[in-house]
Amino acid sequence: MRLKTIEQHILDQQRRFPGVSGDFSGLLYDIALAAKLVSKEVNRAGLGDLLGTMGEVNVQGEIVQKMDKYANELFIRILTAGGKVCAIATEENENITEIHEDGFIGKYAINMDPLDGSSNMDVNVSVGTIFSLHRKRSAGPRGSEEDCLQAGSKQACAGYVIYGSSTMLVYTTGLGVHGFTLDPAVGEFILSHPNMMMPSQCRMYSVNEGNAAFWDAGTRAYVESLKAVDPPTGRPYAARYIGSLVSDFHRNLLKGGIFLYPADCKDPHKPSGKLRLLFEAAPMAFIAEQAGGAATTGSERVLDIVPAKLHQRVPLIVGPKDEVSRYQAMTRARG
Ligand code: AHM
Ligand code: MG
Repeated sequence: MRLKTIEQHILDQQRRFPGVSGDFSGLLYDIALAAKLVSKEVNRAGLGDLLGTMGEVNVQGEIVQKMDKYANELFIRILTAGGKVCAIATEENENITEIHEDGFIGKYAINMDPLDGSSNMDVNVSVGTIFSLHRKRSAGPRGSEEDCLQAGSKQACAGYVIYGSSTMLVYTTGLGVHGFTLDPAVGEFILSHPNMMMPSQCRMYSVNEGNAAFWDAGTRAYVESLKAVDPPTGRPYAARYIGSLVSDFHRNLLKGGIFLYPADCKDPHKPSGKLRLLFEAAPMAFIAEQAGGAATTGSERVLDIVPAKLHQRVPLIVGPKDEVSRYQAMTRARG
């Protein structure tokens, strides 16, 4: 296979599909550039002064890790300077960052979690960046919250970067899912996983089972059913939970597994689960569907949800189609 960098891949797509503009390619290039810089810092975080907390609490009421702050500011700086976005919403900031009129105002709004799973960093566990692009739809010259608050089905692109034993960028524009591995020697993302498809056979499940007492009866019964011996294989499902969404999702995408962060309905702090619709659930749902999988809240396709607010949380059950349907059937039957 001819070596192809992410830039070449984007340009090829641009040539094949006339609707794909140079703006879009430039924006993906900016995301890849910021990801390379974050990757570099994540890899040497233990050496610098980047591990640990800032002693601040973010809009989610969570303790801000130093790397969260670094990644958040870096992405905003690079995306603002790139001139391809009109609004930036991140998990770290309560409100959107509008692009000022003295700068270039692009035709895309971006929703992102600059460093997901960052509480795992102090113990050297893989973390990730998640992003989602929407076309500007507000009428004014500048971007607004309206541009970020769009249903997942309207995404122009979604992707993630996993900072693992190698750094990978995985994205979709609705034309399949493609994965690129960063070659640190030359600083290029090289196409390593073209046309990724989620195995339809599900052999693993990923969930924080410590929360089981908070789940509804259907979710509890479903997870119990995974531990029973499955006649075709003679084995129960394997439990694999890292507690870092990008890593759990990436493994399941490659190996075939279902991820669940259900509503902790009996926990007053997480009645809709933990994950955020715009920054985590919707982008992962778009990638999963493009890879042949499915994503639901239990009662609704994730991509159909029209967000009411930026930091809205939703339950997320994502994995192979048949397995997600089985979850839905069991939870519908038992409530
Ligand atoms: P974060 O955005 O504050 O990092 O939280 C999201 C992370 C996900 O990566 C992961 O799936 C989930 O939190 C794990 O939560 P829990 O520790 O409750 O199992
Ligand atoms: Mg997150």
